[in-house]
Amino acid sequence: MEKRNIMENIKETFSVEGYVAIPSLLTAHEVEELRSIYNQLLSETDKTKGLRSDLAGSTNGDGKKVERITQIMRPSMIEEKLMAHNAYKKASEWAKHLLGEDMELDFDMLINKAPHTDTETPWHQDAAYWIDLPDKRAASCWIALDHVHEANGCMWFLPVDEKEVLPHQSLPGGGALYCEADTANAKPIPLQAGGCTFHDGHTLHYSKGNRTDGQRRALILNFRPKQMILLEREKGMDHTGNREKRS
Ligand SMILES: O=C(O)CCC(=O)C(=O)O
Repeated sequence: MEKRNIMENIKETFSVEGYVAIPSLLTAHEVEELRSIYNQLLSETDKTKGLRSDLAGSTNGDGKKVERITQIMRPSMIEEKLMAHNAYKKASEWAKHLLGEDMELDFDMLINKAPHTDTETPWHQDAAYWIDLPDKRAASCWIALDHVHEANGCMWFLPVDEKEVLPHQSLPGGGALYCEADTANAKPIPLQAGGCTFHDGHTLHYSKGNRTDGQRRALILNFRPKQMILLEREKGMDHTGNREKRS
């Protein structure tokens, strides 16, 4: 199929389903460059302090502090070369194609599942983390930096239904938000390293734990209209603060 048709199909799928996969966003070389920055950030607990937390909550139940789902918010504030990386340019071009020319990067984050941490990210909608904005267009680009599949925690999605935010609760210890969902129609989206998915802020998604010997590294870039980013910042929302239910 011709490139323009492929792009239009991807746009249509995103609009109807609320998510879409793009099998090869990045080249192998671009993946290698990102992995090197990513690994550095993961090892730097001092530099990432304040922006780093465990989506699984602060303890694993036996009182020991073990990072099971490492989240680092706004990594490009710590490592500036990230922002200049081609991944940000390519993802931004797709976001504009999917939702309009006024889409800009709102925030980035890393979510890593270390080997054998076997901890799921519960079903949730990203919009539950955000303040209510008049223009609700938003897309998250979830970039796989490893081959992701069911056993190491690839993303699962449910086709978007109503564009409403369901009631969410927090996991104990400041962990992730979660909600009840009928997941009978949920689909896993395995990807090769360098592939990505885009999902809407209202799309329910989830991932299983990592039961393998390797890392499951994901870089996530969130886009929304420029005016909405300005409004968020006026209201003090810059995605560096504590995780809490806002919508
Ligand atoms: O990487 C994961 O397990 C979850 C990612 C996620 O919830 C997101 O990108 O919105």
